[in-house]
Amino acid sequence: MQDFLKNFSLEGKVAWVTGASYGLGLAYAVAFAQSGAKVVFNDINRELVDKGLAEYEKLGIEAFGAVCDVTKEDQVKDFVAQVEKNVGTIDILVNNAGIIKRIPMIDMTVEQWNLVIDVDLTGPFICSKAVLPAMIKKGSGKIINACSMMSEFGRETVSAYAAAKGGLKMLTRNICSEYGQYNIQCNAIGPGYIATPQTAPLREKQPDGSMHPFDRFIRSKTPAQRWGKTEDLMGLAVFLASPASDFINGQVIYIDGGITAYIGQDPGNLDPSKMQDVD
Ligand code: NAP
Ligand code: GCO
Repeated sequence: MQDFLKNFSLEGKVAWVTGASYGLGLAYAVAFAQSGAKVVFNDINRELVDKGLAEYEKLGIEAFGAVCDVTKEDQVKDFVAQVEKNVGTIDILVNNAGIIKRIPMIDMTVEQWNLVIDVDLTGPFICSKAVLPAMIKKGSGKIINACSMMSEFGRETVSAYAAAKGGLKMLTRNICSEYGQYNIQCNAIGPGYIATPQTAPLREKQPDGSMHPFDRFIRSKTPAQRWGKTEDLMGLAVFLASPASDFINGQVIYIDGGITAYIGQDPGNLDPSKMQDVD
């Protein structure tokens, strides 16, 4: 009991974060490395992997990175084999890689729909499937999925993304149900609106210098009246990857500055001079 803080350590663990060259994935990987884990990551092309490797090096983190598309099972199997050979068996997987297409549903093509479902839902299925056998053999493992406000809510233009993130919530519960008996925990982080390149178009200033209407809308829905920072997610990622969370399974934990607890206020009541910018 007196050494309970040791339960938060990731010393000796191998942690794979998908799509972790920048953004939230990079933040998770940095948090894991600082907690003692060896970090491995993939991304969709060489340019992104090199960008990620340079970033980790700058931060003094020795990361293993390679190109791998999470929607291609052969590439994922090959990546896992490379990691096992060069780094070790994967103890922690974060299914972070994701894309969004903001297109009204009646204008969205089936190809666009399929691409979002493939990356955001089938990708986590393929990557989880690739690491589970070794986790079962070892008798422990952690899988963390990247859910979203769209695992709970809908909104205009994000039908495929909401369908994928809602599905990912249920995949989280199902992995827990199927493999919890092997001391494997699968949980999800549900970020609110976080300032990353993925959400940059929603925060752009208007040509006259005023706030983007969506920026105003999100602040009016968030008690903190600000966007999240990538650092806001690092603590929960470490907790869910560590033995301290061994009896938490199948849960989605939202980090949203209070969005899911709050009905919101009239955006017209906000006073921009009192609001913080986070980037
Ligand atoms: P991001 O900036 O778009 O980063 C995701 C990474 O995944 C990018 O490097 C991306 O490459 C890569 N990727 C895309 N398709 C891939 C594939 N098929 N195989 C391998 N890698 C692929 O996203 P983020 O904002 O950091 O978000 C990370 C995750 O959290 C996503 O799943 C996102 O949906 C979720 N999330 C984000 C927020 C938010 O507010 N930012 C909120 C809730 C949930 P490209 O750059 O080429 O696309
Ligand atoms: C959007 C956003 C979102 C967020 C996030 C919310 O267009 O509404 O991009 O979907 O990125 O997933 O939690």
